[in-house]
Order: sequence, then C-alpha cells, then structure tokens
Amino acid sequence: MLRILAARSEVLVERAAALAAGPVVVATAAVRAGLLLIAQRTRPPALAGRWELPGGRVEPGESEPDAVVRECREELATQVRVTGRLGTDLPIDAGVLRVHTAELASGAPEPQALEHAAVRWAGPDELAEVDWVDADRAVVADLVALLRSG
Ligand code: DCP
Repeated sequence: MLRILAARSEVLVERAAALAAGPVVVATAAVRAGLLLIAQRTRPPALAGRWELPGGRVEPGESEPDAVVRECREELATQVRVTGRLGTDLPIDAGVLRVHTAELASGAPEPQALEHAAVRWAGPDELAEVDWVDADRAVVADLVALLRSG
C-alpha cells in the first residue's frame, strides 16, 4: 500500500513539474551528410528573420517524436526519422524547448520552406555565425559536436 502511494505521489510530482514548465515545444536537428537543416522564421515580429531548428508545440496526447515528424511534414513537406535527443530542456516564453535529432527518411523529398522565409543546410563552421533565436543558440556547441561526430 505504501509503495502504491509513493508511486502515485511520484507521478503527481512529475505532472506538477510538467505543468510548471508549461507546454513542450520540439525542435528538429535534422542532419544529412554532415550538414544541419536550419530554417528562418517569419513570425512573430521579434523572431522574424532569425534562424531556428524547425519544430513547434507538442499536441495533447502526442509523443515528442511524433510531433517532430508532424511539424516537419507540415512546415517542410518532408519526412524525418527521429534518432535521439540533444542537450537539456531549454526554457522559452512558450514553455520548454526540447531538441530531437533526426535524419530524412529514405526517399524523403527535399525540405521546402512552406512556413519559413527560407530553409538551408549549414555546415559546422557556419553555425556560430547564424542569427539564431535565443533558445536555439544555447545548443550551438552541441550541434557542432553532432555534425562533427557523424
Ligand atoms: N521556438 C524556439 N525555437 C525553435 C522552435 C520554436 O524558440 N527551434 C519557440 C518560438 C515560439 C514557440 O517556440 O515562441 C512556438 O514555436 P512555433 O510558433 O514555431 O510553434 P507552433 O507553430 O506549433 O506554435 P503556435 O502555432 O502556437 O505559434
């Protein structure tokens, strides 16, 4: 009985922590041939023109990898396969940002900027110079290491 109560309270503590952190936004670090896919935002005005890892809010009941795949389909008209996580949780105004690593699925179409001003593939030496949105800049060192490890 005590064990059940302890397990329940652990679940409640986890839920409370998740609520306190707010909604989860996923970002996609898609890698191909040593290059990273980056995307230029169009909105809101404060972020327009700055570059990000494509992604968006996780919907209720949706897993984070499923959200990554959906956002890449909706925003880039391509199909990705999630391969792992990168870095720690990043606090953003909207809640918390979690970066997932990915690769294009075999035969997937070239990503298109359906909701961005532009998308492009960037090499490890370029990443420090990119005009990143603040949260994404925090993982630049991890992104460079990711590209160099492959
Ligand atoms: N964000 C970020 N870095 C990313 C992706 C998103 O800092 N790589 C931030 C920008 C926004 C918030 O997360 O403040 C939500 O991102 P989007 O607007 O791209 O996500 P959605 O389109 O899903 O959300 P909404 O439709 O609610 O704007």
